[in-house]
Amino acid sequence: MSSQLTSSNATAIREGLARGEDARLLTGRGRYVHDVQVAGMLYGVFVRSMYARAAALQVDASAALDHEGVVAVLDGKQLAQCQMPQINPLLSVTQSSRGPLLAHAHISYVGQPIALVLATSLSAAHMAAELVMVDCETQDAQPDFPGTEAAVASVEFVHDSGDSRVGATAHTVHMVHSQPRLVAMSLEPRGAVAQWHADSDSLTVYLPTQAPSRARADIAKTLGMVLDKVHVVSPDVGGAFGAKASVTPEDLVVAWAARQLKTSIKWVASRSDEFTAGMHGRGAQLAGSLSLDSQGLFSQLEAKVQFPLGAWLPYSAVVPMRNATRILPGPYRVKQIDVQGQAFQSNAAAVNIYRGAGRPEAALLMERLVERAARAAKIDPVELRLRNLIAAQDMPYQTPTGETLDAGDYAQVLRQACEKLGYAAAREKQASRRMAGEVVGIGMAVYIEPCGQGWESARVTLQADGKVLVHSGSSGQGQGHETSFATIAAEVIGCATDQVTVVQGDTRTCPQGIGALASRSIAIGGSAIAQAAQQVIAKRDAGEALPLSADVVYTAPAEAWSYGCVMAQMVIDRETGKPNIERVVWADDAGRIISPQLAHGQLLGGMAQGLGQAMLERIVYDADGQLQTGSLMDYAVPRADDMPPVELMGLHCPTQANLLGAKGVGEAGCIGVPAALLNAAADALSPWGEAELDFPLTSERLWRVMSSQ
Ligand code: SMO
Repeated sequence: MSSQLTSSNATAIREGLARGEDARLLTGRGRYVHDVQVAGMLYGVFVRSMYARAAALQVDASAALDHEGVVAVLDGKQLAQCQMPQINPLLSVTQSSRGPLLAHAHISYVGQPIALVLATSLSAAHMAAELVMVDCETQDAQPDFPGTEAAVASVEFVHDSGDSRVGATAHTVHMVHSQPRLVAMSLEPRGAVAQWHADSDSLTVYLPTQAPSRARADIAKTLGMVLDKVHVVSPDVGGAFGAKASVTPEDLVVAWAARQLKTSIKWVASRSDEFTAGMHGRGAQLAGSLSLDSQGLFSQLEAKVQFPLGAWLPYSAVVPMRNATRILPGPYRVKQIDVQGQAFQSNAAAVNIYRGAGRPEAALLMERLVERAARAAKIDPVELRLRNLIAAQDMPYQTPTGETLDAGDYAQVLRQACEKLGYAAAREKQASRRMAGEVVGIGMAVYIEPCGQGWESARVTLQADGKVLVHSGSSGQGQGHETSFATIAAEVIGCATDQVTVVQGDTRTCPQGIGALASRSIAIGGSAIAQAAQQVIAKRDAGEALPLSADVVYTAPAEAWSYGCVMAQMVIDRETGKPNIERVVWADDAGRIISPQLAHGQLLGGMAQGLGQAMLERIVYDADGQLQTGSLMDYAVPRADDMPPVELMGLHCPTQANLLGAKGVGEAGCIGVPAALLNAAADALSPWGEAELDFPLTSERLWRVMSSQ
């Protein structure tokens, strides 16, 4: 089956190439930061900490400075006045410092940049970096969940709906689940090229960022420059997944150094740099209990979610905790809730948003509890969900955490998935296979996905030659915005898609915007383009002469919530614990779809990453804060032949929350798939009792459950 996927993708690519679509990136003509060359530029290599925590840091760069080709070595003393930028003020955070750009006096994680060596060649910079002497006094490292330290950010929602339909509690079930950290495995690691323009005292920074306007503002603020003198260009970007949404210390050091030395500098992270000092994701500790009455109605949810932050706070650091808590109790009515979130700092790499950003955690906690509640109450898990899902006629629905679910028929996606799987027959088959000694389970998850709030910008220009230019304040990292944004403009204007050119990611030419994150690009960024296109057409129809432009800042009146249901069937080898995912059936409602092929690709890509989290990926630090999984030899990511067969269905109910009626699609696979796989494994292992299963679901972990009794 996996070869079917591969060959159908290959066919789609071949057909696309034959039509001349999007061929640029497949034929080596893409231009990534790694490809950017500036005449006379210096090459930067960071000296990084080998220790997780240390004091009395001394840096001696004299031998490095003597190395041929070395121009400068910068350390924390020179940058002592600079701090990392303010973080998103969504939640208040108590912390002593936002973190330095380069370690100064103290070291707080393995891989922390200590010095930047600048040389006329990359090899000279690498060799000289080996000569920088670092002296310090090591200290005991603080792990992610120290148990004693106070949380630096917290949030709590307590609510009682007073729903009189719900009776006294008949059953209460509990769950705990601890997730390892993951690393965002974009094909393209981070990097930056900073170019100082002596003639205009201005700076251009080529940066693979999801948020060019915010990166520009952060660089300007950190360097004490006016905004007009800083330009950020996010060219072709090879994947981001949240990890390129916030500027990192290295980005700012490179920009600072280019201004300081009045030169151009290129730095590119290695894969190892990304493991030690790039953005991590996940890593939460989840605990919850769910009570239900004798009718199987949910009477109470108590949830505690704890998130690691690491040594410094990127802009979106608290977003996963905020999302996980505000999304609970997911797609269900629950009479009373008490949902708590806490986030802690530690001597480890920073944790930021990563595809899903708290949404997967909410789904895991809730769906694991619902699965257990079904077994405790002896109600089929589909039936129990149907009794408690928020009904379509109750939309828009005010949740107990204060969110508004805009639209959706949650029971419908569950029924669709059941039908596609052949649920009743699959349960019968499961029973007979169990009788025959097989370890086989069926798991499901119903999930909801908030898809971004606020505004995005766009400019649409009708040129005199009839061609159309779209400038977006959003930016792309491989999602195919060039195609979907052009499709949106072409449809409104009534021209062919190939008449439209999309420009994104360049703060010189594009309007100030938010960027591509939180599943908001089509819903909000696309709505801005549609509105600008409408305005430009209105001007043309009123008789104004070409060229004509319309600039729009579109604010979505509400947040769209997509949703879906994933069902998975897993068989576990009795002797070895090896899991085999036999089927995945998935119904998703992403509202109005602009580009079906791209939406399909987003769902599959998210699924691959969800699969990685559930089955394979794991960052491990030892007790000294040393990273044990610093390369792809130690960290397993899914490959094409790991992908199980998937049967995808779409519902496409438009939302009123934005002009296009579109909802998010990019994060869905990371949200629904891990929870469904966890429940499938738990269902398979249920003859051995209610085992707690942590990710990843390795053969060893599954085998131990079967060997425990
Ligand atoms: S995790 Mo996303 O780029 O909001």
